[in-house]
Amino acid sequence: MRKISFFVILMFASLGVAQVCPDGVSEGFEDGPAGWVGAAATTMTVQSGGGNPGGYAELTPSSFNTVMQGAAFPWAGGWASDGVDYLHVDLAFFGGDASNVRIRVRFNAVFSGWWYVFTTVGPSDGGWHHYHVVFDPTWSDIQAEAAGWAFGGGDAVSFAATMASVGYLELWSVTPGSVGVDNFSLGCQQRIFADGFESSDTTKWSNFAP
Ligand SMILES: [Ca+2]
Repeated sequence: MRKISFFVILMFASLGVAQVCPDGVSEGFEDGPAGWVGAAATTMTVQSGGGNPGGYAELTPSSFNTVMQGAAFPWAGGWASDGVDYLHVDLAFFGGDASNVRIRVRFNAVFSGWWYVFTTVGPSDGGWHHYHVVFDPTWSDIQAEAAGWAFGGGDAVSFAATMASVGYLELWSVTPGSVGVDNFSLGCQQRIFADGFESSDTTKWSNFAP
């Protein structure tokens, strides 16, 4: 029995816990919705062609807001522990107004969540346009707000607590037209260690020549 338990522990240890980084994830919608659903009465249909390239998710609103939601890994989870610090997505607008595209990152369904409005405004020409945001998942609320994030109102969950345990990732577009979504990506930028010798901590260095 002891051997079996040890084997099970080894098996789980070797499988590891799924993480977004270091490789990142990029969903091209070539094999279905990949965990995304339409929300707020938005219909989501995965098209097999016309994307950037290949398949894409087409969102058709029944009201003015167009919303898609991901509530499972890799779109939800521990972004801070995974080191997630960027989000990219390609969007195409089939009519309507291409301004006011935003993401919302929610801790859970009770609290509103943190919004980021993309500064990019893609023309409503049916072509593909790239949207991205770079952030630090450990930011304080003040740091996040200075970078353009805002909490949606009501009782707040801090930016860092939200990024530590993301319950929902949503893409919102305020447009009466359909929206195409492709190459939805989360990942980590390469981080460079630099020591400016501003502190007396020299533990990372040695004068020992092997
Ligand atoms: Ca694609």
